[in-house]
Amino acid sequence: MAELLLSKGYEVHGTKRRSSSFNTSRIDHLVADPRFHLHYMDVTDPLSVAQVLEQISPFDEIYNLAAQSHVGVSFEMPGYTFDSIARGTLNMLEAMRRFAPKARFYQASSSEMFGNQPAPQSESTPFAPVSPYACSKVAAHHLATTYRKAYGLYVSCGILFNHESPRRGETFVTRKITMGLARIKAGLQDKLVLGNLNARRDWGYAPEYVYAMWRMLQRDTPDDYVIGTGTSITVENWLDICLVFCGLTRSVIEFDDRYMRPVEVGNLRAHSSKALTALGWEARTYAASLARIMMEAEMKEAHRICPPV
Ligand code: G4F
Repeated sequence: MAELLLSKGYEVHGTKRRSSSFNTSRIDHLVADPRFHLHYMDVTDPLSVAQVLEQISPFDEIYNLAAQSHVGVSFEMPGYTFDSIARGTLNMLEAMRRFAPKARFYQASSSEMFGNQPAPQSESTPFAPVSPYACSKVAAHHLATTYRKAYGLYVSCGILFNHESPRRGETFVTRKITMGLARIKAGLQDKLVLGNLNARRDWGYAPEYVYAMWRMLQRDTPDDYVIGTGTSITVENWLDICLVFCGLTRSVIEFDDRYMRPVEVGNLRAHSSKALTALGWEARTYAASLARIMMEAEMKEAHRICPPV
């Protein structure tokens, strides 16, 4: 997101939480740009949100992407998940109302909010969340649309289906698979342990999705949009594409039910025709090409760590 905004000439203020260890590798290359600024902030702390928004005001656009975003972990940490997503969104909306009521606000809503509603899911599909993560996202979504209606704020929600890239967090299944297989191929690990392989997801390419987010805030009026490719494959299909790419077989895969979730979302597939009509947006990269992009990046990294002899 920051890269896209900088490429469009924006000055960008990002926020980060205090941590004892370094965790900014995905944005370190931006730090040298004088138009890129980082502030300490935690969305669960209303004071810190207000301080940062007051300090950088006036500004034009806010992208609220902050969250405990791992669905599986949300069953282990429901309180923090809810605070970071629902309370965090409320803190952001309140601070915007106070310090930047003319700004435009993007809310990261999620396809997880649809739960097990039949595919394809669109803006008119009722929400049916089945995890603490999804319940929190539904609450945040309703807060966002409520602030739009109640206070006339410019607030748009992007209901994004899974979006991936080589920068994806290592515990999400696409990256876990690409990274694990590349490391096995390079002799850096022996096996890859996974959970449910039957779930279907609509996996798209993250750089295309941040463009959709930006497009939403360029419209004259705020609205909500579903963003996805309109196609879906199973985790097993993704695994097989990646296995073929690196010439490995299922013999390196193990199952562990610690990666199973108490309730699973079985089949997510987007119906994004509104985004095409209103934003001129449609996905260009589908799962097979995406898997190739991620596998190539991962093999390069594994060879850097362990050069082939
Ligand atoms: O990669 P996942 O953890 O992504 P999930 O749960 O679909 O959520 C992602 O997409 C949402 C948008 O729809 C976002 F809102 C959310 O923040 C996140 O970015 O899991 C995908 C599927 C699940 O069905 C899971 O049960 O893969 C299955 N899976 C099987 N083995 C696994 C594993 N997931 C993970 N993380 N790790 C496994 O070992």
